[in-house]
Amino acid sequence: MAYKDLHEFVKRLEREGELKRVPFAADVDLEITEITDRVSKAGGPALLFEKPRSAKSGAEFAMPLLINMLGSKKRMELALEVDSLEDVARRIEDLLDMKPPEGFLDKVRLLPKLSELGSFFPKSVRSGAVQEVVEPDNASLASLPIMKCWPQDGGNFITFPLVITRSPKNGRRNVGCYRMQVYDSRTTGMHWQIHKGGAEHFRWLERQGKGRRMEVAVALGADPVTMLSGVLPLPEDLDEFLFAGFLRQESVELVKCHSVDLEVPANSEIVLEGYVDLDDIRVEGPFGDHTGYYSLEDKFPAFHLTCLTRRRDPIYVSTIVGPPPMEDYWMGHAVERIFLPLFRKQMPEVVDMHMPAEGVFHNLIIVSIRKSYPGHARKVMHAIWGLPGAMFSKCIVVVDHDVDVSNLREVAWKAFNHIDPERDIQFTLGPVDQLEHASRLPSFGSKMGVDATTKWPSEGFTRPWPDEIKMDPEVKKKIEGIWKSLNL
Ligand SMILES: Cc1cc2nc3c(=O)[nH]c(=O)nc-3n(C[C@H](O)[C@H](O)[C@H](O)COP(=O)(O)O)c2cc1C
Ligand SMILES: [Mn+2]
Repeated sequence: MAYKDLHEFVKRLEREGELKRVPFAADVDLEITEITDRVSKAGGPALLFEKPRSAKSGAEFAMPLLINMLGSKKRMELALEVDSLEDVARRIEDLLDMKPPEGFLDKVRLLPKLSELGSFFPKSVRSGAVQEVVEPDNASLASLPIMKCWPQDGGNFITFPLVITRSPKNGRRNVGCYRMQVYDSRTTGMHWQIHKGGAEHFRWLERQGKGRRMEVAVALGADPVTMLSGVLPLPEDLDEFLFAGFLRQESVELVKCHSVDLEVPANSEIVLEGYVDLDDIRVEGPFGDHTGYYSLEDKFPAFHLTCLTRRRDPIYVSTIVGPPPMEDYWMGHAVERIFLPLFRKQMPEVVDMHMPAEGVFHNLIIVSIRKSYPGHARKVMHAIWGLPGAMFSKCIVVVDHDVDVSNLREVAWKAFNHIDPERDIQFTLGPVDQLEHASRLPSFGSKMGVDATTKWPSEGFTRPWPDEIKMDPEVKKKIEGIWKSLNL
């Protein structure tokens, strides 16, 4: 059974020893970051700050702040209710492997699978806990323990929102996690980067020329899988809430907003309703980002709050990003595992992939392939540069099928051995992550692929390729048998 809401997940974490309550009245400005960063880097639990406060505003917040809730392998598995992330991958593989039924029996066997699929569509409900309290006129962000994460941050930021918009082009929904900088108690930034779903909707508002405002709803806190769906790099127009329904094996229940024509998860903790305006673009940032550096000031639309709805007893969920590894590493890792089967559907030659924490997702993807034809590694690089999310990869290292991509020592050893740098490095130009600070231009720069596979004569490599050194198995077995007695 999927978690019915965040409260249920918090209880589960607490039962599993994966959550600690913090009675200390920590300041939302910097102190919560310093505490959480230490816990997160030490592989520690989720934290529920019971009495967040702000020395700056004098506020003592009534609602607790939850952070690091997905910040470990164990908690991610608990969130997805699986023993291993590979179980999720397997469900997706099964789904993608569906063949058209051939005979009557096949059809009958397919039926439960199909009806199961149908049951994952988001479901509209008439009421939800998130509307227990409605603040239409006096809506204000002042009661939320919104953090200032790092010293040079341009302000306080909502860091884990689900931003919901509807496409002015085709009416389809998008859900994305885009940080929101607080400008005042009713206005924030809306940091959807130019490649993201929300930004595309905003562009279509301009293109349609029918109005200057676009409604936006922001859900803060929901069951963990629904929250995770906001960070998934799904293809455009694929509804994140449908995907969340598939992942949690129970549809996401949605309730109509109070003041805007959008729907939000009925089990949310808090919802901000409002709009963005083509004529109100403001400076956003700086913000201590997941690269471990500040992302610099840039222009983004402002979000105007028109109504706030919430539970009677909401939990405010936050996360911090910064020098890796942090909670977002585990989100990225889950994304990597969940998307591997989808990757493989496009590229069956892909055996495995890995995004090490130090690569902060977009800087490095290591991928192993079963090489079948000349230039194969380069085909895979270009394919990855064409996928949502993975398109930003600044470096892609392609290794042979027998390399363990999660073993960085093995990857480095074999990759450095196997390359003739001038020959095996593929440079290309294209869009890069908007966070990228080294590229020649914002959002546009170069990428590098490293073909670290074994080179073939058909690729122009005519010298013999040496075998990897491996001990004779008989000798290994013999020594294994007497190893203890050697007392070394
Ligand atoms: C903690 C966290 C914060 C994020 N903040 C932002 C952000 O401020 N702006 C942004 O464009 N993407 C941000 N992302 C990445 C997006 O959520 C991610 O690219 C997602 O796929 C976007 O959804 P979309 O493809 O529907 O736009 C963040 C991801 C995480 C895990
Ligand atoms: Mn999307």
